Amino acid sequence: MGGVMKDMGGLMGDGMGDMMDGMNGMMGGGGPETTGSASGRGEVRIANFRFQPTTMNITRGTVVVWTNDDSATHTATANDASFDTGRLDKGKSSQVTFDRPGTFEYVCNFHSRMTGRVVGGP
Ligand SMILES: [Cu+2]
Repeated sequence: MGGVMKDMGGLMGDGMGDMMDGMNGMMGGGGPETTGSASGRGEVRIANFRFQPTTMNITRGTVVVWTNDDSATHTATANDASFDTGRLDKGKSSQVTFDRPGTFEYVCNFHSRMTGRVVGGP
């Protein structure tokens, strides 16, 4: 009996590895890049461990609002620390005003594969 259990354990181990690979694929990074644009006010939804749109093109002075539709907690945190939404629990949102041009790459503090960018025009 013990030997059989051991063999099953080995099989399950392999299976778990495959499952984890699949889950990592779901945790962002594997999805399609999306692009949106906004002027005045723009909205980025966080769903299925992705920022949507991934790239947000905005005019100067636009307020970008991040809203978390996931049950997991996320953040939108600038790589250059120029902005940070802080923890966004399910259903919560946070807004940032972009009053200077440039490309602002950001990441979720909890899921490093979740990345996005805001591209501010002149
Ligand atoms: Cu996240």
